[in-house]
Formats: sequence, C-alpha cells, structure tokens
Amino acid sequence: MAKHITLLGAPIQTGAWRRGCLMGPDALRTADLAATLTVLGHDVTDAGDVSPEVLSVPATENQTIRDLDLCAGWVRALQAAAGKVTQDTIPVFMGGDHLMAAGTVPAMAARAETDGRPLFVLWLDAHSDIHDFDSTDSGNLHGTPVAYFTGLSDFSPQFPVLPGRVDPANICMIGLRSVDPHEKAALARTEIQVADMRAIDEHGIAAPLRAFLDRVEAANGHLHVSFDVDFLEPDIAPAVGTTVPGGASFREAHLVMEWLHDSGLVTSLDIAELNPFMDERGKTARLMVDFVASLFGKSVLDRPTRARG
Ligand code: HAR
Ligand code: MN
Ligand code: MN
Ligand code: MN
Repeated sequence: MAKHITLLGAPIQTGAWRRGCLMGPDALRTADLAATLTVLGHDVTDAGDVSPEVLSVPATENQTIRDLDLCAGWVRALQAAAGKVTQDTIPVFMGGDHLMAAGTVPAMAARAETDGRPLFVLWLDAHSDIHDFDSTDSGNLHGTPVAYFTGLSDFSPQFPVLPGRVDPANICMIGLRSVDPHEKAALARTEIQVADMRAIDEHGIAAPLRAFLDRVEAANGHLHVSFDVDFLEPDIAPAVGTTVPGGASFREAHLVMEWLHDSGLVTSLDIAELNPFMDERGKTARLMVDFVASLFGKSVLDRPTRARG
C-alpha cells in the first residue's frame, strides 16, 4: 500500500562524544533513500534538515554534561519540526545522534494523542539510553532520551515541557548489551519490556517482537520505531560512535524490518547514531537504506500482510 513518507534530517551530533553524526542525513541521501522508497511505490518528500534553536539554558548541577545549550536547542527545534507532521504522513527522521529521539518521540506521542490513540515505541539499540542529567557519568546526552520522553526523570527547565509523554509500559527495547548500573536499576523499576541479546540468543528475536506487535495492535496504537545503528553487529554496521560487539545479525534485523512492514503498524521512524565518518565505503549507510526499504515493503516473495486500513 502506497504511503506518504517525509524524510526529515536531524543532523545533531552534540549528544554524542564522537563527532560525525551530523553527516548522517546526507549519507542516507547519498545512499539513495528517497529513490529507493519511491521505487517501492511510495510518495516521498525530502523536507530537508532541521536547524537547532539558539538557546541559553541554566546549567545543571552535573558539570560533566556536554554542549547543554546546543542539545536543548536541538530538542526544541526537533519537537517543533516533528510536531508539524500530519496524521497521513509517515516521517522518517534521519539522524543524528540518539538525542534526536528527545525531539521526535514526544512530538509523535502528541500526534498519537490528537488521534485518540496511544504511542508505542520499539527501541532497537545496544543501549537503553535511560540516564538523566544527574546519573550520566559520560555527560553525553544521547544516553538520556528515554528517561525524558517517559517523564521518568525531570529534565526541566533545560528541556521543554513534554508535548506528549510515552507510557513506559508501551516501550519495548530489543538488542540491549551495554547497560550502565543506574540504567539497570531504572529499567527494573519500570514496565519497559526488554529483550537483551541474551534473551535473543535464548528465544530468538521473533518472540519478543511478536508479543509487542500484538499489544500495539490490540491497543490500536501508533508505533514509532527508533533504530539506533549500534543495534546491529559492528562487523556489518561499523559506522557508529559506540561499537558494542555481539549485536543483531543481518538476518535478525532483516526479519524485524519485514515483520514491522507486514504488521502495518509503523507510523514513524528514527534512524539514529549513523556516523558516516566511521563508515567503510558507505556500507553502513547502504545497509540502513536496505533495512528501511524492507520496513516499507521490499520483499523477496509476496506474503499476506496484517495491514489495517
Ligand atoms: N550509557 C553510555 C553513556 O551514557 C552510552 C550510551 C549512549 N550511547 C549510544 N546510545 N550510542 O545508544 O554514555
Ligand atoms: Mn556515548
Ligand atoms: Mn541509542
Ligand atoms: Mn546505542
């Protein structure tokens, strides 16, 4: 089924320690993301890149936090830009480091609310990104968006009041293999469903995904997918700042994309943490375009879909 897809660049890199994510949107464009989706029959618009607002926010107690003003300016600008996306459009937010999700996800939660439906979030990542201003040791704010958009921690007054909040019970994290002690404790206190790499080794990637998609469907929810490139095994996707061995294989990630397509549930997508400076002849950017294509219907053989009207 043809979709209206809008590509929106979020070239933020101040949330990460290593520079280079600002090239992410252009690497995805160079790898022909728009044309690839057009060939699949979709109606694709590239809306260009968002620019950060220029802000000066009060300092946090934690002095290790990197580039707070610019990070806050990005969060505000991304919330504003994503807040303009209409219900009939599937936005593909091209990052940018994962702090982008502090902008995109609250806007998608607000959009779902306007539609009278809950927002669910599938978080594909090696990391849980559930630190807050106090708990982060690294000071890299790409490790914090989940604590922000769930309202689990207070990010005021530096980050905006949430336009929409995600219920932790509506989040599923798949692929985790690098979780700091504070994050472990925070996850244990929430209803976030987690399938770490051990669980995937033990039960496969299909089981937790199926259970989650069934819940989204039963609740008639919107589904936002936040795909951090480091979800993948670094051998196949080297273009990330923080490589963690033992990630999802090509086949596991490919199955996730195909199931997401067949579910007909996905209403928005982040592509996060692509750092083209770390890439090898564009292979990670091309791989991500291929995965996004699978999510939007590229398939080997036709199968009946569960798509809703
Ligand atoms: N937990 C670590 C920190 O807070 C690393 C998390 C951020 N890295 C990412 N995000 N790539 O998924 O610094
Ligand atoms: Mn980091
Ligand atoms: Mn992440
Ligand atoms: Mn990560």
